Amino acid sequence: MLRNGDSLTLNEKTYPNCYLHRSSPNDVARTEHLTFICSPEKEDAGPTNNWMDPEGAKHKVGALLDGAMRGRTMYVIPYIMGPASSPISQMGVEITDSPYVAASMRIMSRMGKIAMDRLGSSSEFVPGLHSVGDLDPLRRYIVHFPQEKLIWSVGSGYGGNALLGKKCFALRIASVMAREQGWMAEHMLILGLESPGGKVTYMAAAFPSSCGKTNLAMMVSALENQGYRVWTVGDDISWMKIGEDGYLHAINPEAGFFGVAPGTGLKTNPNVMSAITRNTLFTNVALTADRQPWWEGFNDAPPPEMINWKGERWDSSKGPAAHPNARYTVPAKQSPSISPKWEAPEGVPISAFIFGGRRARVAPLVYESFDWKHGVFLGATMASETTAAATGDIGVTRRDPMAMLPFCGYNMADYFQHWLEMGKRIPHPPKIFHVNWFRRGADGKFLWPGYGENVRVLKWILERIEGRGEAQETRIGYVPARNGLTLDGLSISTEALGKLFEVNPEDWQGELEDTQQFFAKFGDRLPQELRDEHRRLAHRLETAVSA
Ligand code: O2Y
Ligand code: MN
Repeated sequence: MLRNGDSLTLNEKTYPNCYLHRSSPNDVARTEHLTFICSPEKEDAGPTNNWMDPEGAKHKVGALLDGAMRGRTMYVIPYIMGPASSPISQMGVEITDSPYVAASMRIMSRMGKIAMDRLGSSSEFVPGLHSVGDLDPLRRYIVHFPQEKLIWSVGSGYGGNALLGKKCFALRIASVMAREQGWMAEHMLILGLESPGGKVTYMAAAFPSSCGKTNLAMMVSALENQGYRVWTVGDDISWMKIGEDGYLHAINPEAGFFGVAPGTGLKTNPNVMSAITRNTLFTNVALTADRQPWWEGFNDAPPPEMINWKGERWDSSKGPAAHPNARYTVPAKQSPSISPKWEAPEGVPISAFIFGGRRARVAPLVYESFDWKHGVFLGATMASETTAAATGDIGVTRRDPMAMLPFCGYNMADYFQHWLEMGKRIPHPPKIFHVNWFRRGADGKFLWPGYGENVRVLKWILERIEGRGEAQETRIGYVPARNGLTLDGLSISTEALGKLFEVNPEDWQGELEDTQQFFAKFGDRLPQELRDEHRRLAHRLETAVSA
């Protein structure tokens, strides 16, 4: 990689064992429209996935893969998703012609000898075949065969398209395995909240892209002086099985963080800024004159001289210096916030699920579901407003149930049913909450400071888990009672607080209509319990309007 110029060594003094990799400029992000679920029946992929019939997919994509690696080095990557000795972990083998993928998989999974030792002579692994092909987006396909538990990917060398252990295996294929075998594979961070006595309570949270998932997982708590500290178990994916103690136990199947660099800085995520100063692979970031990585949001002002992500001399007329989806790939153990339990074979017991989205209006700062079924409804109706970086559109509301829309390997109606079934089977199910850090006031400004201050919301969630948090019932769920949220040391007006928790019946009416439309996509396959929850919410809101 260094020889052919795709990758460069960074400043050995300030960034030891760090590299910059530049991808092809037409291969810079996951490509949902080229991602397919190839179940034998189209209905089993559902209305939210692209579908190809398995035979057709093998023919079409097989033709592109045929001979694609000729003249290149083929890497065989045996890997474990999850801690090496955990019974919740799973094995995969990726075949690839990309050294960048091999290097990234070394960070993101437990790979090589450790995986061969676990695999032994077993044939129980998920095979993945990957070739960068000719990198032409017109010949790019990421196809999943859920019945065979098989992944093929051609035409991209980037991220979720190419590191097959991550989204392809740990979410799309694993979600199918989880449903078949009675466990959960979720697009969730896992964190531990330490309270003053030293006890740690674990929570898993699902947010769509651009909602600060990694920042929450690695948060430096604003209440550290009161004994509340956040520990990171994982920042993206959670695999959970019911433990002998009746709790849902979660592992992080990954070994590293593949995070978005732009917007990451000392103010937003000091832990990751410390982690990425060694053994880190940067992709599509800018390069300073002294060979250090840089991106928008790194610090307040760009250095005077830089090379942009495409390798050109940068000036501000050329747009951002780093690509908006530029990445760092860093071993998780390097984060100062990494939990001592992050590799516990038995996983960590989950006491709360947190769903969230980016909503300028509608959703309060935090609310708790009435029960599991209502919580599944909150997850199933989750939505977020797009940011420019993600789609080019600003402020368009996208439904993204449980943040799994692009990652569920089967019909999402069946996925909702699986959630409902799990609720019946878990003796001590997590409580379910919804948060929104992004509500805005009439002046368009954010009402809540976010980042480390979000620990105040986690503290209330913890108190609810422990049965002591004060709450007030509203039409949509429980919100913190007056004085329920710890606000000392934070300057926030009573008016802003009122707005943060407002449940506006008109906004919610719009929400009801939108969710109705979204649910209609699933036809008869949508579980009756979710229709009932929708009706109940409509009824509660109607009484609010007539009152
Ligand atoms: O653009 C990509 O290929 C990466 S997408 C990604 C990376 C890390 C964690 N989450 C995501 C995501 O899209 O959810
Ligand atoms: Mn993700």
